[in-house]
Amino acid sequence: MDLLIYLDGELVPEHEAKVSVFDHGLLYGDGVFEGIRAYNGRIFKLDEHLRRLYGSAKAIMLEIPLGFDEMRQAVVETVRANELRDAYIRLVITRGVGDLGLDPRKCPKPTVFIIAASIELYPEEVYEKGLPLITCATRRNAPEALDPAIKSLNYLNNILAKIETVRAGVPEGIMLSIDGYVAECTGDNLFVVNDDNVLTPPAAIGNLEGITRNVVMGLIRKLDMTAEEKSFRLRTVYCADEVFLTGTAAEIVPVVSVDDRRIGDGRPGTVTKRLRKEFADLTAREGFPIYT
Ligand code: PXG
Repeated sequence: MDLLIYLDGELVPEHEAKVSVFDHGLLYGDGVFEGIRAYNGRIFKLDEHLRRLYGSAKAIMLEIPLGFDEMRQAVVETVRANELRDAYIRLVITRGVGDLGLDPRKCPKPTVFIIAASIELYPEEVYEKGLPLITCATRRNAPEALDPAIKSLNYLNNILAKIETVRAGVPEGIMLSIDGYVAECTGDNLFVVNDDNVLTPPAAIGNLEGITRNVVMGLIRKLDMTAEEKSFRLRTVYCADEVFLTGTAAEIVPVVSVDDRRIGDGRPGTVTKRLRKEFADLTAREGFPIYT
């Protein structure tokens, strides 16, 4: 069935939802986006995602042509129009259509589109067995050049790293900062666990301040463990009791080896499993209601 896509204020069938070849989002990767999930008729952390979206847009001097409440409404209506209860929502704002040339002033009107699709879940096996990771040779963008905290349409840095993971036959890979600190993975944040202490790299290292990451930090504290934002290198990952990844699509995924070093006993750890359970409980009951 054709999806209904929100495109510049209208809901249009998927095969009619087209963007111009002169759109600067396509020509230059000039734009911002969000990936959001709905669970059981509720959109999880919708306002947090929208706040990050408006922050990314502000950082690149892109004025979103809808107010915050209008945008929230547009997202909800798009999910509703597709009669979805569990969904993956992709919200994209580009600089818009303009003549060739970098100058954003060539683009009078940003393009806004929202895709709400049914979600493709990772196979259950991934969560039961855990993932092997490699470290990618491609370093994460330096924040001094393009801050990874801006969720922009420029994903080539991550895609180059992703190609390395594909060639190595693993699903994800660690990206280091220019200084060799662990930054994040190609599309997920990374955590290490030692006893009751959980570490994740600070955003200042150069990573996306993941919404799932922040939710998980809250869950860790709720479970009376300590959650710290601290810089660390690969050795800390290799020697951790547990390692896990977080992201909107992946949720919380256990990692069982890194660069062929076995993590813990090579099976998903107890802290990771507890957090997965807490996260599932939270996503099942919290979120912005789609159908009222
Ligand atoms: N780091 C990077 C580089 C990301 O792109 C995350 C961390 C996790 O952030 P959240 O806010 O999701 O917890 C991301 C998120 C996709 C897709 O379609 C990518 C992401 C999220 C959802 C879907 O590939 N990236």
